[in-house]
Amino acid sequence: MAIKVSQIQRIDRSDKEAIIEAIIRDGCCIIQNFTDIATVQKVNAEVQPYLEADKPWKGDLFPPETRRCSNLAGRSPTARESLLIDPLVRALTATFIDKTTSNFYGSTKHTYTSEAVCSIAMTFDIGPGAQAQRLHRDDKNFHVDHTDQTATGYRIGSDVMMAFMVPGLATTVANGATLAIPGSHLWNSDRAPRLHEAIAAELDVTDCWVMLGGLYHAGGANVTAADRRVVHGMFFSRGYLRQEENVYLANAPEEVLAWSPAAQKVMGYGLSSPNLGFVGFQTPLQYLRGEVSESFGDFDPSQEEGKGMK
Ligand SMILES: O=C(O)CCC(=O)C(=O)O
Ligand SMILES: [Fe+2]
Repeated sequence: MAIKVSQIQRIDRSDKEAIIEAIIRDGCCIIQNFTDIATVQKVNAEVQPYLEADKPWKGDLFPPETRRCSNLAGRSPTARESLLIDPLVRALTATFIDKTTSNFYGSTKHTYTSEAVCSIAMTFDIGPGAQAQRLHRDDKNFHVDHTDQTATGYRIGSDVMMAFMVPGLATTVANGATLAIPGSHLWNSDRAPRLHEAIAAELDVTDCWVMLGGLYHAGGANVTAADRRVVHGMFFSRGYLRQEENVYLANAPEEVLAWSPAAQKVMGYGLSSPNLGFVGFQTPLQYLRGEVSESFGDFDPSQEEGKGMK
């Protein structure tokens, strides 16, 4: 199948307004000169041991040839202190993800802003022979009800998450560049994405791919014989999409492991379907028990092709 290679806007990082306009119109764009080669090389080196230690996935979420480095912020000081806190990233998450509301506290009206947080940061290393992921919206984890905005145009505030992906190496159609359907952030939840509508977001080193959580996209197939496709992903969500009380810091593992299963579950030590709340690709309880696994599988098996989900 031929995959189209253009139609995604490429905009220099100095033109913030044009980047915002492109995201409003297409739900995505490529930011040029986002970072520099030395920074990317440092991040690549910092994640390499973790990519090598990762295990093949047994499920539909990732092809078995893909390796990941989860907890990118904890493991790569350069990703954390350079890419993650980049002022342009913050300006874009402030524009699209921060949430401000007002209400009365007694007789005075107060306005509060919840700032975006990094929901997950992870390196995706797609190995030779990997098949493409299925087209999906990353915000499925946040259960967003998308309404049709194709006629009205995009309303800022419709998305609760957005992603930034910085390539470790140039990405190409052949090595598995991210596939995306520009404009699909405007679709309602009933419209199915089709592969022929997708375009490959080919990235040069120092570029950054940015997309809203409602944009249909997928990691591409790697049809090369020996090239790996490495991309460092940072995903930001609304700051309030979490529990009010942070019990994870307040209770020791051995205490939590002694709780009843129902209490563990209601306190958030399970996962929210489909893929939210894992740690090191395990459930929090598996992690606390120190379980060692030779492979990881889908968190919600109903996602497997042909099962449950449409
Ligand atoms: O690897 C990529 O290009 C995208 C990965 C992705 O979309 C995902 O795992 O949700
Ligand atoms: Fe995704």
